[in-house]
Amino acid sequence: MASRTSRGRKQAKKGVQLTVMVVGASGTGRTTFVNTLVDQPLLTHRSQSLLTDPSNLHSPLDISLVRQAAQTAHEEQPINIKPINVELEEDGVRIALTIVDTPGFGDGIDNEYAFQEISTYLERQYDDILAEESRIKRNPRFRDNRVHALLYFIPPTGHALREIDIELMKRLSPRVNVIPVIGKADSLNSLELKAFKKRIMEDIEYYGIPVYNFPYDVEEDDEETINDNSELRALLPFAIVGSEEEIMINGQPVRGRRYPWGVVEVDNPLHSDFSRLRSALLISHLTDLKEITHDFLYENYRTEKLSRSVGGGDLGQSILPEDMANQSVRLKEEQLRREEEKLREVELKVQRDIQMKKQELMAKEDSLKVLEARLGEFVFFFSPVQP
Ligand SMILES: Nc1nc2c(ncn2[C@@H]2O[C@H](COP(=O)(O)OP(=O)(O)OP(=O)(O)O)[C@@H](O)[C@H]2O)c(=O)[nH]1
Ligand SMILES: [Mg+2]
Repeated sequence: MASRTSRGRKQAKKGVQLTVMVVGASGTGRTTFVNTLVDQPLLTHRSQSLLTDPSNLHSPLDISLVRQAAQTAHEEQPINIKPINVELEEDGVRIALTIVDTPGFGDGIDNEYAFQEISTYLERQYDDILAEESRIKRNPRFRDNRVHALLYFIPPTGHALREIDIELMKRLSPRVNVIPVIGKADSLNSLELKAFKKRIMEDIEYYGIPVYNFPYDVEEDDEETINDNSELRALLPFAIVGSEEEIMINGQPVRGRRYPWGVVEVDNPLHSDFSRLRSALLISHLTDLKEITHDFLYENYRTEKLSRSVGGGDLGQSILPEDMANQSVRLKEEQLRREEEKLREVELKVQRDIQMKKQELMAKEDSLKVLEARLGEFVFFFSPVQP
């Protein structure tokens, strides 16, 4: 049997599609990571659309846009999670990469909202495939949008995993390959980072969170694959440093973050795990992530879904009821499930409203800050000249 990595290389030559989702608390560096990964400003930062020049992160806020945002913040946003496509080329291999950014979450009130939004998105992609597979005539333009890897951004607290991180990773991992990463890892020194990584992996094990751990089979896989995979596994959770800035070092442009004591280089494996995660995602483990998504995660979802279904419905023709006696029980279960779904929708709407109100408040705060700054300039301009 060919090794996972060699299979990966073979398929990558033909050009491949990969979907990566980024999830995590607000401000953990998700947008910066994505832009660093694709080496272009693919995603905009949350507040960027309110700037006078969105392409220049240092330009001032546009007060009319801030006002407009504050006025419309309460309106319902129908789609919160939007995939964005980008074409990359890695060692001559074409990769059609889809990035799915998710809204950042913060305090307790957003937890269920965040989980529902993400989980609904993941399951919807499986449902689409399931419906497509059960069609008599396939749609030639059907797009498989299943998410192959979910990068879960852990904030660099240096302590243990937070409850929300444990809960989200645990609940999402039956649906997607969860890869834990520490965002903004340069916030910790190397000793703190080492201890933090160890603590996170202990928590992951203790809580039985089935994250993607670069699986290998000592019986089946070759030595190279076993070594590569165990090295990557030892790096978990990947320490991420992202940057959209290039700094000149010895006349060479280097992607990094500038500090009074020096520069943290994004692509330097001694400074961050960014480059190793990037090559695992886009080159060595791309096929493995896709295979696990299809053969294991989707297959489990499909089995769960079909065993939950009863006769009729859009998938009905392919499912035969096993036992008439169980029919009524299953109908009741189905009814309960629908009611639960309705309740969940109401709950989601409430959470969304709260989220909108929070955004509205934040936008108002931003506009206040701008007004305050203006007032400061005004006072300075008109202050009398001392004799
Ligand atoms: N020190 C450090 N700061 C970072 C890093 N990545 C991003 N930042 C900074 O952290 C802030 C938030 O970064 P974003 O990339 O916008 O974070 P996000 O998770 O997308 O945030 P939201 O979308 O607002 O939830 C910005 O000021 C970034 O410059 C990093 O690796 N290290
Ligand atoms: Mg962002």
